Amino acid sequence: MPIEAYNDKVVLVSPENPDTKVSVLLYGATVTSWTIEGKQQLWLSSAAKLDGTKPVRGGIPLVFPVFGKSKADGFADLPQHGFARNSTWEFLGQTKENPPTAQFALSPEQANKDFYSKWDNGTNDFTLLLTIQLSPDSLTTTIEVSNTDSKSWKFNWLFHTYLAVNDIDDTLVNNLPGETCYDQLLAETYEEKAPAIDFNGELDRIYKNVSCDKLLQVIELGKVVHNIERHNLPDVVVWNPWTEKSAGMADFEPKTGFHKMVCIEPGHVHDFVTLEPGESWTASQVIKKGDAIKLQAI
Ligand code: TA6
Repeated sequence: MPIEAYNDKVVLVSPENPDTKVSVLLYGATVTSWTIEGKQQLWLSSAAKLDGTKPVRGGIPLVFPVFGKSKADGFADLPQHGFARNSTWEFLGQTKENPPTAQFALSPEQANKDFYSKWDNGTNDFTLLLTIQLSPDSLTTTIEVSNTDSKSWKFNWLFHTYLAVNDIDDTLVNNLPGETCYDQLLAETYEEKAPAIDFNGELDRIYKNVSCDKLLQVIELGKVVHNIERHNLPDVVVWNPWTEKSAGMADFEPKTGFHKMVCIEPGHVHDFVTLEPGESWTASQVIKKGDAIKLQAI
């Protein structure tokens, strides 16, 4: 049975292996679990709220219409990371048997009213269409943002992906040397000089306009554990909360969990995307297994 629909979630199961599956909570259309032959690929806090009382801490939360907090007119009162991750999406159904593929939608009718009203005073007609495809060794999440309004509006998009690692101390992220980075902790912009990103404290960086030809890889002890392909997502946020930030998040458990995760977050966040009436914008991330280290020059 390639798809199991429950009242609060949908589970896609690979016809190739019953232990390759992905679970999507309708709240936030949040991927909360993705296994390849039984091995969990994502990190989920053991204290993550899955009851719709707050955005899920882990998996793949969806960030729209704003990344972080913004002082821009029409965005300043939105909650951090917008309202897509704390609204209940509609499950539209399975669109493909193999590889199992499902679609979810959000529009003003389903959006969290309090938060939606904080975006341009709740005046923007929009449709979000999320497509999730489960292949034997990869997961593809695709978003289509459509302006169904008679006026233009603007937005950010980001997949806030929490990838599982065995130990952050052994983890590197490659192919970012030479890229321009805004360091959220230093409030500084600089060119990345390190041959690979390593982690020995809180790290919160927005790499801007990174060519989508660049494959991002999470490497542990010389082995690739995750490959991340991006389509139409020029920016990449890399985040690990480390000790203090983890301690300050009630839903981040265990407190040592930062050793088991790294956020690699493809998005369009360095500026807003503007959609004219009737226009749509489509982007996707493909997270896949794969052993070969692929070093790409600047
Ligand atoms: O993506 C990194 C980030 O913007 C960090 O600054 C941190 O705030 C993280 O998102 C988690 O945000 P949240 O609102 O989910 O606690």
